[in-house]
Amino acid sequence: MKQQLENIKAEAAAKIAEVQSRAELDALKIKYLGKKGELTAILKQMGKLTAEERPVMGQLANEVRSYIENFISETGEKIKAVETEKRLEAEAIDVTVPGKSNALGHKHPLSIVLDEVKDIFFGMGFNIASGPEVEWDYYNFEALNIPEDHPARDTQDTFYITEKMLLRTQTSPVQIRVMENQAPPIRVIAPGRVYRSDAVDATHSPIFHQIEGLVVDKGITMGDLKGCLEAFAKSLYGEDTKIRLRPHHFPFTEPSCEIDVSCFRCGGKGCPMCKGEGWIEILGGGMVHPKVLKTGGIDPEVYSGFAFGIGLERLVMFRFNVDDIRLYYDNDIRFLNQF
Ligand code: 2U9
Repeated sequence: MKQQLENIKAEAAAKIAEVQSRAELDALKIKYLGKKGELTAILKQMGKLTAEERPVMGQLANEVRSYIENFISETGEKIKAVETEKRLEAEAIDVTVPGKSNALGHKHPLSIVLDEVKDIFFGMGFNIASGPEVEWDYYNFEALNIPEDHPARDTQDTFYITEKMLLRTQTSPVQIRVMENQAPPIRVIAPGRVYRSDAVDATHSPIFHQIEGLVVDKGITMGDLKGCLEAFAKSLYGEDTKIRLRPHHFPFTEPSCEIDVSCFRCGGKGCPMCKGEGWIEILGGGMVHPKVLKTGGIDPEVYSGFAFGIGLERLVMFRFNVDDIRLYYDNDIRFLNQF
């Protein structure tokens, strides 16, 4: 038995010394020390020994067991150290490698200018109003003094959902809804998408954006309209900017006007930007028609108001020298990256 124990010790020592992995080591642990292991098998034969031999062999067996146990645990520590070393090497981060940069987007030119316009009107005490793009014929035309068969319906031909429901041609229906829901004083701008059945070319698109404004209070006059829009033009194009009102006609305002700003490129002398005129038309406006006030539930004998409309695409064209409206919607990164 002594020989057997020494053989096991020698064989186990040789095998443990060659171990390369934790799994191999675990297998050896079971092989020698496990319940069905080789050492246990020998210990089971102790009963056959004489009373004198038993303690001697018992001690030897314990020595062999603790020798193998120690050797296994030392080897386990070494394997663990090697594995940790390998893992750290694999996980090592080279902080000198240049980082991957994320391509950051930015605001669309239409949004850049719209945000500027909003800020200017916020500064004058206006709030934002919004409404549906799919609108009732009533709000888009009737309530704005454009009855059926009115010629203005031809210039604002649109896409009909049903006979009574359409894609709005202007943001004006929003202001009708505001008047219905809110008592004066009213000071709102309604920016938003509008639709017209127009063929696409460099200056026309079936979808474009307007910013309309409405002010209703006691004693509002054309002077307020002029002062408000002059302040707007100066904020947008600089303190030296002048405006000029030309008589015009809109069904929803009376009197109505178109509003030009002095050319921000040449200061009014005449240049290619203003086609030699010195003036550039950017707005329309006027005093809200009494019939429109009344339709909105406001007494025209007590209150008066002014309204105006701006085409956002046109504003951005002048601002950034864009000569084709289609560029706004093409999503061509070469165009968009310029802003
Ligand atoms: C209500 C009453 C009156 C809105 C107005 C204009 C004049 C105007 C154009 C500018 C360029 C349309 O986008 S564009 O082609 N708009 O000239 N808009 S007055 O008048 C209103 C609106 C709502 C209740």
